[in-house]
Amino acid sequence: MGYPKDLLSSRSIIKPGQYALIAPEGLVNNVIPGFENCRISILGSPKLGASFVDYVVTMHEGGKNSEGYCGEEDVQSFVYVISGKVKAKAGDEEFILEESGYLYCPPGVKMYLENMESGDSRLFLYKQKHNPLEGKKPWVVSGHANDIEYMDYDDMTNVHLKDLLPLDLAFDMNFHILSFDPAASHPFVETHYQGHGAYLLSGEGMYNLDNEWIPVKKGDYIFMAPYVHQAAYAVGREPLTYVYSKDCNRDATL
Ligand code: UGY
Ligand code: MN
Repeated sequence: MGYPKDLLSSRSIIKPGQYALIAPEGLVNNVIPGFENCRISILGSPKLGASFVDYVVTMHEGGKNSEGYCGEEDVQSFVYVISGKVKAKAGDEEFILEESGYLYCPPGVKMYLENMESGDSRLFLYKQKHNPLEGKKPWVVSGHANDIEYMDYDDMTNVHLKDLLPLDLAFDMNFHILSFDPAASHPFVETHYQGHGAYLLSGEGMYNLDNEWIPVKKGDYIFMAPYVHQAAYAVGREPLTYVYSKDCNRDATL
């Protein structure tokens, strides 16, 4: 950092209640109780119109949260490892997560995190209130996205999808990875009830947000409010890939 480098421009676009493109260059550090030796930026949040909070976390050497993140009776949390290696615990259950590793903690279960690298590890972190369904209870889930096979997305062989959490009514949300080969796109411009927080893992593309086509690339974060127009196509030579959250399995409330 230091003296100004690029003060006269920013790729970020912030439209509370509609969408936000948050480029990594503009992120600032937040002190969040429980996190030590970490640089944390809050991304999507209720102040933007999201029903969840997303963060990007850089854990430096010795970085950790040993007090436990979330764990309230009605709050669920999820972490995805963008790079590096961390020890993650859901209550007493321990998991070693490398790049693409993830952990879901259901309501009432605290998440503990510890960087295992001598350098930095980077995480995409999420919390949201859980909307329970009578007789159903979500459980701890962990895995590595790299071990999950892609499915064709909407009958297109150049767009690929992975579901990271079980397709079970106990869960009121899921995390997915969506990947577009160069020149591939959504089949149509979506408008839907659910909001998304998406972290771009690779590639470059154009994203339609509220019917504006906006350039996006690896490292960007996109918040999409409920109903906002959304669609992407990939440009360049690398797939445009992102990990994102979406509510599911519940009716709209009156
Ligand atoms: O699941 C989704 O709604 C997803 N296709 N949306 C998106 O990629 N913007
Ligand atoms: Mn969508």
